[in-house]
Amino acid sequence: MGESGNRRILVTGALGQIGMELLFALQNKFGYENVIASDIREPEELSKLEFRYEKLDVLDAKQMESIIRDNKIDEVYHLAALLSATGEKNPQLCWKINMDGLMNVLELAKKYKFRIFAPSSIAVFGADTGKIARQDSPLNPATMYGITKVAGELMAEYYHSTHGVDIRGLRYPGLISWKVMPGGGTTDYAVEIFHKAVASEVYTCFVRGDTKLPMMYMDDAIKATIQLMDAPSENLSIRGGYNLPSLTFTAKELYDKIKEKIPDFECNFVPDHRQEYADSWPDETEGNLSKAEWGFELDFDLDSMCDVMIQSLRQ
Ligand code: NAD
Ligand code: AKB
Repeated sequence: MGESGNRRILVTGALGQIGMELLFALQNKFGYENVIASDIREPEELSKLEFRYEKLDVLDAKQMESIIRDNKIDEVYHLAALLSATGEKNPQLCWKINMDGLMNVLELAKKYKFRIFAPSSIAVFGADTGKIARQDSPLNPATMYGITKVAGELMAEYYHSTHGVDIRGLRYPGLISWKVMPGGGTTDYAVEIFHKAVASEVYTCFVRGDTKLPMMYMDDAIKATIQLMDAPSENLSIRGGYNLPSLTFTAKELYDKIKEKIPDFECNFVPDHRQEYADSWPDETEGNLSKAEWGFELDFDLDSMCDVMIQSLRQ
């Protein structure tokens, strides 16, 4: 691995909700030249000058190997995945992309010795977790997406202990951001609602008003990602997925908070199939281990997150 100033980085699934923010944070830290975005999709014309780009389907191990070898990559942020709602529409494809894609990255890390960031999710938890998910709560997910995330965490531990691969992971809560629309998850309502509020349109929320889930503003998620990847290896007691502290509010509480700032905004609640996935997840996560081992704390609460979301979307 290169010195901390010149890590050479590949981001898979880089055109998604997290990738499009992480890319620029990584560019700021390591330089434009050292960060390569990749995705199965082509970037929009306007984005083409903003980052180096390689088209890559993570199921194509040969293509992945040539990008990693030719660019002397020493860190991969593996974001390519199908999320919960899209995954439930096609569980076999979800398993294939989430697991085979990860396996391709892990096998190449064995050979080329690069480090990996591979995110997990609060979807690892199931209905037996209770309201607050702790680091060692049971992992009995009800969705195929959650199953792939539990298996991914186990693979991370296995490749670390058996092959010495330096892989790190976080259990992200639902992420709220304004730059890119979310890509087919259950927590997407918490982003969509802001877009409708700022556009002065009525929002039909696809979960009940009393649905409470762990959430986080994107800047905190990016901060956690960079902090975890910067942490000394010897500080880390786990490799699969650190719980993070989260915000917790019901969909109705989110609506009420936005309405304080945009009084004309109207939202109604018409639950669909995604209610079931939301009901299987905890209300909140505790993040004691991430705080103890690499010092993570949230910067944004519900109020400051709503302010920045509304201001940014208005601009
Ligand atoms: P996203 O759906 O917005 O982006 C995923 C990207 O992967 C998309 O751009 C898509 O085109 C790409 N992709 C899909 N199949 C691919 C393939 N075969 N090869 C290459 N690229 C492919 O997802 P995101 O929200 O950015 O999530 C990134 C990671 O973070 C995922 O592992 C997800 O499970 C995890 N995560 C996200 C959240 C969240 O709220 N956004 C929460 C928990 C965990
Ligand atoms: C989803 O809803 O699927 C994601 C997640 C919490 O993993 N946002």
